[in-house]
Amino acid sequence: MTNIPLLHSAEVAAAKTAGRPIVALESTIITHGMPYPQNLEVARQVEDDLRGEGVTPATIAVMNGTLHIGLEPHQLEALAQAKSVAKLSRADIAACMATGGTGATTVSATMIAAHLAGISVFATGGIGGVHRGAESSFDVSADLLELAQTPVTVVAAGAKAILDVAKTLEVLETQGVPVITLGQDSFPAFWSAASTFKSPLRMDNADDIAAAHQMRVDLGLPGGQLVANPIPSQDEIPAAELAPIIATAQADAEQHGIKGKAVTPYLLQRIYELTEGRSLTANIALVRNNARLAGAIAQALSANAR
Ligand code: PSU
Ligand code: MN
Repeated sequence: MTNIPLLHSAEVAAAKTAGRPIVALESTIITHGMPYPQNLEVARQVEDDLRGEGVTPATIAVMNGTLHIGLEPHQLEALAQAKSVAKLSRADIAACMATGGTGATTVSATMIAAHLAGISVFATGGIGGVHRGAESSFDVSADLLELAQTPVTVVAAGAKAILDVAKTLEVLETQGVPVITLGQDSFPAFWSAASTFKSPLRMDNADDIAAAHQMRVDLGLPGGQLVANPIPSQDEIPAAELAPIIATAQADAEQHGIKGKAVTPYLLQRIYELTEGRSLTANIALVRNNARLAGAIAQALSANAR
């Protein structure tokens, strides 16, 4: 590891030394997923939620070429306000670090960093997936292929309805990624607790999810698990209500020629405008809910390691 410019925050370093549970958090949700200042408030809130459970948060980002495992409060603040920060996936994290750049990590890059730092559990909002129209655009998120090769359990609220959920589930199955929904049979749809799709797997508690993670490690299987955690019902936006809004956002993206990496942030922003901020309120609730579950999984894993 000597050649890797990598820095742990003080609290992450202390937690590692003491063998306390740690949960990784991504930073693209801060820079590209939510507007300032709510992004900073949410990032702090999620970190505090984890601390309240006795779990150490490790928000991951690249700053001036250094891979940070855990951000100090002033770094989090700077990142939340930074303009034109790169959005890093597996494809560009090394180039960013090698050239002294600054970038926020998506799910794929955060998984790579978490694994490098020995962190097994990661909480986010939603993962990237197969976009609608992928049969012509080929827009399939690197997140799906990362789940197939990096042994980190990722807690998300399912796949956003801006994606082609059926194709996303197919790719995950092909890639050998376990998709485990907590406490219900339906695969959740991010802002909505249920979708019309059945979850490939279902578990009802964090201990079972931790045991499944450990079993994959013991079997020598590469790759992680996707844990789909439904948004609490009081916070959801029903799928029927969202459908026309998503269709409008998608049409707008097409009309403006939005492509590649810009697609997901554009759609999130447009849906935020079209729902007059309700999508953000739901997003905040589900991220906090995911952090709670990730904390419980990390605790179960570290209890079993003792
Ligand atoms: N979904 C959200 N908010 C986000 C993202 C997804 O609700 O901020 C971010 C995550 O960082 C995810 C990335 O890894 O978008 C996927 O981008 P793409 O679709 O370009 O692969
Ligand atoms: Mn994409």
